[in-house]
Amino acid sequence: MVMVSQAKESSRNYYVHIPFKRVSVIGLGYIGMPTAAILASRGIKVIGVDINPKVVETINGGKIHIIEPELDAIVQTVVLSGKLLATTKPETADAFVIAVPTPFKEKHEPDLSYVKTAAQSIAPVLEKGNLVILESTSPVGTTEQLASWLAEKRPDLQFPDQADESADIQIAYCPERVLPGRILRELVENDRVIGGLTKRCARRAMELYKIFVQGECVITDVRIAEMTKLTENSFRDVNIAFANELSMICEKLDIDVWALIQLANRHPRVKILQPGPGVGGHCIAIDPWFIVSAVPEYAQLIRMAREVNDSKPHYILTKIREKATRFKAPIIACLGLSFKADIDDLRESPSVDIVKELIAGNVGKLLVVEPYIEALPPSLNGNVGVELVDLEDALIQADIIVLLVNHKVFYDVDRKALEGKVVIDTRGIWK
Ligand code: SAJ
Repeated sequence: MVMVSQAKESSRNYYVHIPFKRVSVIGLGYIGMPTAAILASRGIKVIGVDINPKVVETINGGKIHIIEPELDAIVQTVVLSGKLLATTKPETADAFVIAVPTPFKEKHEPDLSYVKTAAQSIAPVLEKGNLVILESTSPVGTTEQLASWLAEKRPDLQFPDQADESADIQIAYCPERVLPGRILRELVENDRVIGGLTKRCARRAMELYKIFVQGECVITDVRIAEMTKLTENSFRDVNIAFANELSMICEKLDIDVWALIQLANRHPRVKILQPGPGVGGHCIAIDPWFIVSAVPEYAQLIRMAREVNDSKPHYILTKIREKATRFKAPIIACLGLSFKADIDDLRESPSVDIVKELIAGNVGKLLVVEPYIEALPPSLNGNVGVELVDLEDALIQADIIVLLVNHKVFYDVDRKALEGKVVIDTRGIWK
């Protein structure tokens, strides 16, 4: 399908415009939750569905289970006004937005089981005229697969691959692209890429996004839309890998990599990203593998970038171990556990992996500082020789201070508190 602008599209009328009164969001995580809240804040009745009863209970109590600036206030308002209701079982709606996880299995193969379960759970309540949108980051071909899972369960309905523009159900893919920590703003301001199984599907989906998106909604086909998302995150991964590789090269050459990057970035066409302890989160560390697993023979650079970024935590670990040998009973402070600054999300966090390995290797007593959590995650909790402490305690007690996450509070550390300590600053904030 050729890209078409919204203006051109709106002049064509294949169907009668039906406003969205009830929208169901399947999966109330970091994307589904804010999406549900923002739709509800625009006056739409939103049914949020999650398989976790605890999450449902929290939301119906007007609270949230994740940390994201300003989200708590919006959720409280829309739950109180009755616009947002959470449940564990899908109900009928005009549109369904699926925002469930798409992790990978062994050998980096995509795991679409959550999408399949979501499809199977909404299939019984689908009605003629419904729109189904997949937002989860997905390998190319997933939306077509979603359509066939729905069709299997609902032979009484016509799907776009059977009936083209006159299908009973419209199906589209529209990847989320928001940055954790800025989700509410980016949900509204970012452009959206909308891929429809047919043009009518895409236009119907665009009507839904226009309820809250101020950025441009650009229509394309589903495969391009799926690949767009994977491309965006792979682009970032490759660029972070470049920075991480540089940091290791520079250490060998006795060069301050952060000073180097600042200087190189003065070139008008150079924009090097920042090295760190590795790449975490549920997106950039995973999505590039969806391209690699689909076309391994050509996705060489993308695979290599993943490998470079995945090797960075080991590199930092080796450094910590080496410094620790200087002490009889080293006390090591690890500052930050989340996968990036100023969020509470520990998913795929290189910092968590580093702490885990330090525990396993019995490298020393570990003091973990993470201002965004109240208890250590289960993977670290209960181990002898590791505790969650506040920043001040860690700085007093530690022999070795490892800065893993550039949380705002860490920038303000009094440099005098670092004197006489071994400092491993993986983010270059204490220069
Ligand atoms: N990181 C670095 N150096 C940098 C930038 C990031 O080491 O210069 C690390 C971070 O510390 C973190 C990881 O990379 O561990 C990923 O962080 P991020 O801020 O680059 O990205 P995410 O995972 O929070 O969000 C990304 C975004 N994608 C792009 O910027 C292309 C976001 O827009 C997507 O919506 C999100 O993935 C997603 O859900 O796919």
